[in-house]
Amino acid sequence: IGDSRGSSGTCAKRVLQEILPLPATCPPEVLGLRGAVYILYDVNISEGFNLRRDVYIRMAVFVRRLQRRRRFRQVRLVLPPWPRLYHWHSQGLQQTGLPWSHFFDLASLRRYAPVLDYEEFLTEQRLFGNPGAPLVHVAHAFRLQHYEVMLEQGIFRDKFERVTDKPCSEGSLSGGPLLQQAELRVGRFHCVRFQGSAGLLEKLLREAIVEDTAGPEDVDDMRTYALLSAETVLHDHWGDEHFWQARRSMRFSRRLELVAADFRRQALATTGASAGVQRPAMWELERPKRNAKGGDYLCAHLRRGDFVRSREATTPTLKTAAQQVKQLLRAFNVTTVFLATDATPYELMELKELFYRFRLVHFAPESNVQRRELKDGGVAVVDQLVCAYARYFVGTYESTFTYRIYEEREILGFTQTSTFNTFCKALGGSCSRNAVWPIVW
Ligand code: GFB
Repeated sequence: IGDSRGSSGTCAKRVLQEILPLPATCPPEVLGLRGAVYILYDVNISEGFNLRRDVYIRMAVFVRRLQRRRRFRQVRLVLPPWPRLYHWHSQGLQQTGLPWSHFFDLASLRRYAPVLDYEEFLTEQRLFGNPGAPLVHVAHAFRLQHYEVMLEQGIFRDKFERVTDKPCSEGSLSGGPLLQQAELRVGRFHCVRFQGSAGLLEKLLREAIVEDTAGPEDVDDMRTYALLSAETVLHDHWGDEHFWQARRSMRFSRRLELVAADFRRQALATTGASAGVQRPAMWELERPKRNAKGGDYLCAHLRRGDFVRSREATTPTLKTAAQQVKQLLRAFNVTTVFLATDATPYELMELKELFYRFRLVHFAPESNVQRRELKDGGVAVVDQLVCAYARYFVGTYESTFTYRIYEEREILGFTQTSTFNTFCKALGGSCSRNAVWPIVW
């Protein structure tokens, strides 16, 4: 950060002090932010937590690659504050605008890709030279939309085009400010039909940069762009080693890990050592293995809520789900099942009765203080972390919540047969199963 004397030194000290209200402007070259490109993104509000995690991977892999280009050496991906999601039902909790640090270990994410929590982005904006400025300028915002017809003569081609045949205004921001953040102001707003993988976004950004750049001196300016409905973008290569590196870097926050570890120890007598899981402190040190044994319990992820109505053909009833789990418990000679579910309290009572000869364990915050601390999203993460250490796991057909548990167990080194299992609609007979996507190192 510059040298340690004169005004550069003063600025460096400010950065290191992390980050007090700034009385004066720090020039960007001193902060090493010269030519910084910030990419904000968001995801359609109806999408749930675990699809959003997958969209993050698409963006993180993209930004990590982009960083290799000279123009984008200083690119940063800004993590969108979590809006209150449709599935977070609990009343009386502050569940709007949550930072990613609530759920994830940012230091771990950052060792894969240059990401910033939204508050950190605001801090950098202030440092850059706008102390006290209430608004943050976003040069271009792109609302990505699907093409109406995907195939051209039977071929899927990567392409994008700005929509000019229909009106496109900030009105398309579903009525609210960009990313629900009042301080963001958009310079130019575009609707873009987009079909293809994340790599294609580079072309879209380059076009915008060329439009903005008045002269060579402009290239060093700091710029912010926003990509809206980023779920439209596909993975460059789904399931390859880059996908898995980004996925492995998505470690949960220390606080959530600790709550899950305490619960596993107290309620299920399971520790990392007894489950045969040795997870290095850093994801980069993980190595391929398949010898994790799991605690003395099975885990079932039983998706209810909207699945009961919208996926009636593949979602089991409580009774048939219980029959399937009991069959597994007998087969594995285990008496305890940990149940991860979004079932209602009434459904939970019914399930407890259905398991009367077995031990049914379910995680609920031990106090209101803990509930307020974890929030609905944190409770769901604890459920995933308990399922990740089970001897055997069975999940719900086509639930991204279940997929993320599969991935976690792949990383921890379980056998595929103990992991990639799916509830059937009914006991016996054939049924659709989730695909097996093993880890790639
Ligand atoms: O994560 P998610 O996208 O998975 O959405 P799906 C489901 C949400 O419901 C989770 C809660 O993020 C949790 O908030 N939830 C589900 C759970 N299962 C559990 C559980 O075992 N424990 C806890 N504590 N909470 C998508 C939906 O759901 O499926 C979409 O997001 C759409 O809206 C799609 O319906 C078909 O992939 O299961």
